[in-house]
Amino acid sequence: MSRGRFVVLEGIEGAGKSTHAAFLAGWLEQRGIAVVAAREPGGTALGERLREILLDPELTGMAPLAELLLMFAARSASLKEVILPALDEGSWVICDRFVDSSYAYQSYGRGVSLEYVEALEKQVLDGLRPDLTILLDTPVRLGLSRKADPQGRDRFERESREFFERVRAGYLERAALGGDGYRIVDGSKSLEEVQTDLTDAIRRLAGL
Ligand code: Z5A
Repeated sequence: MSRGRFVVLEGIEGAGKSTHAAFLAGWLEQRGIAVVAAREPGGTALGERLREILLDPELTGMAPLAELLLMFAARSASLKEVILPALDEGSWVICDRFVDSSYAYQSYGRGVSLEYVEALEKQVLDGLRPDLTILLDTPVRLGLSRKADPQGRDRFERESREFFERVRAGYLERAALGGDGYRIVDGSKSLEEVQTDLTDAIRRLAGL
């Protein structure tokens, strides 16, 4: 049995990752391809507990390194329990955020050194790379406007516009350096247009 493909959706808040991850999973399943959905932080018992901590708006002033290490703890669990077993059994994995979120948010957003994230990536991922990372690039104002309820904002959603501008710039820099492993899709287009761009990218990867 051949190994499955690993596809990651990245982008700022409100870029459409969750919406389009669900769409892509359905689209692949309709074509007879087995799909496992993953998300970060989360997707395992440990990951979901860590997610609650990481998003808790009462935990103000969390040290950026603590935040980074918790993200990688959740990622390690997701790799062991969800991602690697699924790929090994030949399923595709559609993952809502992965290691580029740590570069974008903790390094570009919070100022943790890129070398520190690289060192963790090396240890925890042990050479695993997504077959394709799709960056849903979206203007910050538009992304934030898609999250309607200011009362229900989590710890990240309370960050400033400037923070999200740094995160967006970080993603774009990673994608520019990443070559063939990345595809930038304009997340400000209509849902239908974004889905056409996504399926174009996936068709190529699947050889469909
Ligand atoms: N984080 C981190 O710092 N470091 C890490 O390593 C990792 C994560 C892994 C939780 O992630 C937080 O963790 C995240 C970064 C941090 N915080 N932030 N920001 P999350 O993925 O759970 O949180 P999120 O990015 O805030 O998810 P989100 O707001 O749900 O965004 P989304 O999934 O990209 O958007 P969506 O839910 O698919 O869409 C939002 C709405 O917009 C929805 O009503 C859609 O129907 C609508 N939408 C989406 N696309 C379109 C288009 N094209 N047209 C019209 N309407 C659209």
